[in-house]
Amino acid sequence: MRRVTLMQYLIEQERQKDWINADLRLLIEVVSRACKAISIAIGKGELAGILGGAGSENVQGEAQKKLDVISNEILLEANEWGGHLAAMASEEMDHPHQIPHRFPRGEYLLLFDPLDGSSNIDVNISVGTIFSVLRCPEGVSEPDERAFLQPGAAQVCAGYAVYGPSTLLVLTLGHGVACFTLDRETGSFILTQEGMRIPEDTGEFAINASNMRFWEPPVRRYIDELLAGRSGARGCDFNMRWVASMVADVHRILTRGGIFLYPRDSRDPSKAGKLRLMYEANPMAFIVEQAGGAASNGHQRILDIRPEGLHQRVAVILGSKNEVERVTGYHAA
Ligand code: AHM
Ligand code: MG
Repeated sequence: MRRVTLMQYLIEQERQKDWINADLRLLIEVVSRACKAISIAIGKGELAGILGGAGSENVQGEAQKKLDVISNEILLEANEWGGHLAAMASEEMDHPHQIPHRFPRGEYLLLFDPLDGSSNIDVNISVGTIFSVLRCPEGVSEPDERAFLQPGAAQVCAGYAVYGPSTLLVLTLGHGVACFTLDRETGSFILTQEGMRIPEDTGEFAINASNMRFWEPPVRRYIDELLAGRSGARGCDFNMRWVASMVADVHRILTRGGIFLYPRDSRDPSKAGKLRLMYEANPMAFIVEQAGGAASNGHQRILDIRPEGLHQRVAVILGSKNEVERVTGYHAA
C-alpha cells in the first residue's frame, strides 16, 4: 500500500486541486510539527516532570496546567518565524501574539487551543490541540483582536490533533476531512482516512449530565427523551459517553457518529456556554460540517455567528445531522 505522508498529501492538494498555496501548506506542516512535539512531551509525562499545575491562570480565570503553557510555547515558537502568519491567538493568551518585527509576515491568522481537555492530563486520558486558520483582512498590517473576529464560515482550514493511544491529526481545507496517524518511528503523519463521514443518525450522545439541573428546557427535554429509551418518545435505547476532552469526544463522533452537547446553562448567566467560539467551536464545527454533520448553538449555525470577542463562549451542539436538527427544533418550539 502506498504510504502518503501529510507533506505529500498537501503538495498534491496544491498541485492537482489548487486548494492551498505554499504558505498555507507551510502553516499546516509547521502546526503538525508542533503537534508532534506536544505529543512527545505528553508521552514523557511524569518522567519529564510536566504534569500538574503551572501555578498561573489564563484570561478566563482557569488554572493553567504546565502542559497548557508548554504547548502554547511550542505552537508560538514553531509558527512565528516562517513568514506565513500575520498573527496568532490562543486560549492561553489574553491578546493576539504579534509576529516579531525581525521576521517576515504572511497573510494568515492562526488561532488555537494548545491543549484541549487539560483536566485529563494528570489522569492519562486523551487530550488534544485544536486550530483554526483565517485570512488577515486586507490592509491590516498590525492585526489586533478585531482582525480575528470573523465568522467561522470564513475559515480556510481547521484541524485538531488528538493525543490518545495513537496521535492523530484531523484536517479540513474545506473539501472534506482527512485523518493522519503519527508514525512514531519515522516521525511522519501518514494519511489513514480520507472523506470522513458522520452518520446522519446515531444512538450515542455525549453531555456532562452533572449539569442537568442548570440546563434550559429544550436540552432537558431532548436528554430526558434519550434517557427514557425504548419506553419513551424515541422508542429506542441510547448509549452515553463523556470523555471531557472535546477532541476525543468529537473524534469518536467523526469515527462512528453521535451527538455532543455543551449547552448554555444557568450556572453563570453571563456566559453563553463553556466552550470558546473562536478556537474550539468554530474549527470543530467546520470539520463536522465537512464530514456531513451539523453544528449549532441551538438557535443558529455556529459557523454563521458574528464573533464579538476573541475569548467569547458559545453553546455547542454538534454531530450527527438528524439529532442536531432535532435539538435545534426543540429550541425553536
Ligand atoms: P479546556 O480547553 O480548558 O480543556 O476546556 C474545554 C474542555 C473540553 O475539552 C470538554 O468538552 C469540556 O471542557 C469538559 O468540561 P467539563 O469538565 O465541564 O465536563
Ligand atoms: Mg479547550
